[in-house]
Amino acid sequence: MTVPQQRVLVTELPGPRSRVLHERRVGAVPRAAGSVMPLYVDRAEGSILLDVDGNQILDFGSGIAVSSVGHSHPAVVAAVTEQASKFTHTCFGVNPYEPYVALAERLNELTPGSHEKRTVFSNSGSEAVENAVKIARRATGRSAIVTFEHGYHGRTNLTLAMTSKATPYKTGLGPFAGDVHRAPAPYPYRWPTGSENCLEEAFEAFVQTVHLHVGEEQVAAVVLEPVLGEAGFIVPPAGYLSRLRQWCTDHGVVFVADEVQSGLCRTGDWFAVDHEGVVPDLVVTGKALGSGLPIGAVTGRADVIDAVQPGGMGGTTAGNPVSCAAALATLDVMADEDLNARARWIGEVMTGRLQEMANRFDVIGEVRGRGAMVAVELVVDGGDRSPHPAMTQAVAKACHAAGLIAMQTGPFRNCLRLLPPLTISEDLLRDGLDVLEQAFATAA
Ligand code: PLZ
Repeated sequence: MTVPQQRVLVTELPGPRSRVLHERRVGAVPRAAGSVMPLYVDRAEGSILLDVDGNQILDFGSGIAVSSVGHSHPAVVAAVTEQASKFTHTCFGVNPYEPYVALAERLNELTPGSHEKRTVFSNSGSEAVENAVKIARRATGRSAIVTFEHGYHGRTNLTLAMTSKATPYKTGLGPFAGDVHRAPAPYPYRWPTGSENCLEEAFEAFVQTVHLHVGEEQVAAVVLEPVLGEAGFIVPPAGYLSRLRQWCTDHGVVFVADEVQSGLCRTGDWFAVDHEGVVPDLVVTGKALGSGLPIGAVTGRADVIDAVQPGGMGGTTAGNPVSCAAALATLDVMADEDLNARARWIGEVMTGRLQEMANRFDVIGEVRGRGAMVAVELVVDGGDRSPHPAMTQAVAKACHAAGLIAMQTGPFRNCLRLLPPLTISEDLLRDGLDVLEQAFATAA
């Protein structure tokens, strides 16, 4: 059976079957584990989710930047099926297998820089960030980690310490791991002095934060998302990443790019750091890598990663063979279908339409992003920049009612982020943007 590539609603949303499932869920699953839309999915293909009531929902979220090659891409399904029929587990730490090695070779090849590299796998992006921190601490013999305001790095105890936003992620769930520090976010739209090009001031704020509160010689790693994802696709000012890179080199600090959300074609390049030609010491990937099969990775300088002693990293199912097979097929599709070019085209179409909407609707304060990682930030009418989370929620809800997945995000919950599969057709892309425009018209 195939899922027709069209947005079609046959019931009100959520439909009766989703509502029954939701009742069961409320009795069985903690309220902490929420969902953006309580539509229970039966199948998914390309850019469309088919729910249990037969509604065809258009996906502008890709399960948070995961389904970049489209849902159930035949090449990924075939690779997963074949690997699952051979074996699903040995534990790489007990008996190794080729897909792990082949995938490490691929990522060593794809990531920036021609130096010798190694890749280690984990089950998730959070775990991969943890591995990057372990590596940096072992390699430098230092312990301090510098992250950024509004950054997101995961939900484990250490990565929650590195994640900025208290509610909902952290409230009441601490204490968190120590020696994690936060520099001001290079956030042009909200830079406190109002200077739109905040490069100099933001970089100076980083330098001063480290100098005054941490001490350069204490720092093991600087960890940054080259486009800040959960923060609503904040793009640091041009030149910021290169300056950070140079600062890390000057001070013997490991520069870690958390590309879990921004990496692997999403921004129109293999990695978001490629836009500035920046070569991190360690690159963290996850999400789109496995097309939904759980996997995270740290790739980087062999001398840095090999500082960790044998047995110092692992995990029972880390880099399991089915996830590795999915990832190898995913990377093939990304290259074969030139998804970097697709991402750039999607970005142009979306940004163009959203700019038009910004002229029409005063609540749109900024349209920003890179490639197919596009967000709009909503502000209170009249051009002051105070965040408008209620309006953001109203627009998102109007999209949901029309069968379009649109996600609300940002430190003030006043951003809508658009992350369609990179294989989306032109018709569906334009259909989703029409729905969004209608949602603004209804809500604003
Ligand atoms: N680093 C940059 O975006 C995951 C979180 C969804 P995991 N972001 C989505 C949620 O509500 O839990 C993310 C990220 C960046 C790390 C992570 C963590 O990756 O695979 O969710 O552990």
